[in-house]
Amino acid sequence: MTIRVSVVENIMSANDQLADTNRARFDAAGVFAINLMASPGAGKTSLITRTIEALRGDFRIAAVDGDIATTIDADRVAALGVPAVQINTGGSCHLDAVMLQSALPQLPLDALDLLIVENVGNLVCPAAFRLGVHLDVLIASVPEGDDKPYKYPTMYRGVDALVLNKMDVLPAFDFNVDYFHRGVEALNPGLAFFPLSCKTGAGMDAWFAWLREQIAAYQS
Ligand SMILES: Nc1nc2c(ncn2[C@@H]2O[C@H](COP(=O)(O)OP(=O)(O)OP(=O)(O)O)[C@@H](O)[C@H]2O)c(=O)[nH]1
Ligand SMILES: [Mg+2]
Repeated sequence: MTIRVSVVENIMSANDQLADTNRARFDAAGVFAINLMASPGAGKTSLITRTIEALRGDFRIAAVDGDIATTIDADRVAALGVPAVQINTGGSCHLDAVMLQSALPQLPLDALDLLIVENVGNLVCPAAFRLGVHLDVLIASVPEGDDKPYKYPTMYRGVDALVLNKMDVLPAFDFNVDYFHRGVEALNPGLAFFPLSCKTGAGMDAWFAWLREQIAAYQS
């Protein structure tokens, strides 16, 4: 007799249940939560600090930063005077629902409008673990190359919006924005797409406006 234990399926199902619990907690508190995913160094923390600076006048914002080690990212967010919790995964290449759940008691959820979660820098693993947030956002960046939608389709397929960061360095790279976007459209037609630069601020207004709309729609 052969007994087959599907550990992976059990882990995913447990994660999904906890993600649902996180979502219920967000909704009970009326907090709109987004999850930022990207390769290491694509600009997740830069987008978070820029977004806090732009939206903090209208929304109460906090961040959870996932990294293998250090509190560098949460310190960057906390320096803006908003609540920031660092999760150190100790080697794991992604956040999962239980890690996020463990961070929530550190945050004043009932006094927040927007929670921004920065996932661990990785273009593969975070796509497999739902967190319970309302939106999943992918940040690509010009130095990574224009072929990434073709090579990492799962990540591009599963997200609700796409930022293409570091547009200021486009002249230094052979990055064909049309080729990149065609690859995205084949995987995720009509995906909200924001080419921008966190360094210069160019293109960021469209991202801020879109995010404002998403929060307002959630609150209404
Ligand atoms: N030229 C340029 N550099 C940028 C831009 N956005 C971020 N950077 C730089 O890219 C580097 C990484 O930015 P971060 O915001 O720390 O990226 P991250 O995705 O949070 O990195 P990890 O958390 O380590 O995965 C830093 O040196 C930033 O200054 C941009 O729009 N243009
Ligand atoms: Mg970061």
